[in-house]
Amino acid sequence: MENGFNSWRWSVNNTLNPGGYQNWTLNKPDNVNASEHCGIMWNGQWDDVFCNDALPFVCFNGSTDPGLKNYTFVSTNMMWPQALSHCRQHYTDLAMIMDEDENTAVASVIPPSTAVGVWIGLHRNPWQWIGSGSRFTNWATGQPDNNNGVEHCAIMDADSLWRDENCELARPFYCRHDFKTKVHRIKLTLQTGANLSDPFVYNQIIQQIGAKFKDKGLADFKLIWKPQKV
Ligand SMILES: [Ca+2]
Ligand SMILES: [Ca+2]
Repeated sequence: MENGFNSWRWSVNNTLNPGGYQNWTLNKPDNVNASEHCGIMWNGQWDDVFCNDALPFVCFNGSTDPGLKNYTFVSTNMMWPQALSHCRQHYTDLAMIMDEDENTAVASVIPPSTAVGVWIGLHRNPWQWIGSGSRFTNWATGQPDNNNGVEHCAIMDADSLWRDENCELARPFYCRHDFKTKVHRIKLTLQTGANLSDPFVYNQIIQQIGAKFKDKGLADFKLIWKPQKV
C-alpha cells in the first residue's frame, strides 16, 4: 500500500489507506505470472489472485471512516469486476478494511465452511503510462511475466513489441517531445462555376493551395477547407 501510481488501493474511493493498515499473508502480494491484480481474504489475511477467478465476496454498507461499516458475505461466485458491480448495486461497495477491527469483522461474516478465498475491494492497475491516461499496449506473447518477481518496467525490442524488465538494468531509452500545433484560418473568395462539394474539385483546390504554401517554404502543415456559399 505504497504511494506509487499503480499501488494497491480500495475500490470504494480508489485511494490508498491513509492509516497504512495492511494484512497480507507472508510474502504476498507475489503477482504470480504478472497476472494477480485483485485481492482476496483467505484465513483472515490477504493475497493477490487472478481477477477473473470466480469467488464469493464480501460487500459493505456504510462510510469509508473506520468502524462505520456493516459487512455482508455473498456466496455467489463471481469474477472481481462482477462482484464489484453487485456490491455497488446492492450495497456501498466491495469490502474496505481500514484497521484490525474491520479485518476481524470481515473474517467473521465469512462462513467457516468457505473453502476458497473471498473477494474484498483490494485491486491495482499493474501497468500505467507515466503522465498519460493511454491504455494502448503492445506486449510480446507471454509478456508481461514478471520473471523472478522483479520486472516492473517496460522495454521495446527491435520487433516493436514490449516486455517487462528489471527497472535496474541500464538501457538506452526514448524520451517524449510534445509538438505545439498552431491553427490559422484563411478566408478565400472564389469565382467559379465548379461544384465545390465534388470531392475531386475539393482535392484539386487543396493541392493547388498546398503547392503555393510549399513555394513559400512552408514544410509541415495540414490543410482543411470548408466551402461556404455566399
Ligand atoms: Ca498471489
Ligand atoms: Ca518479462
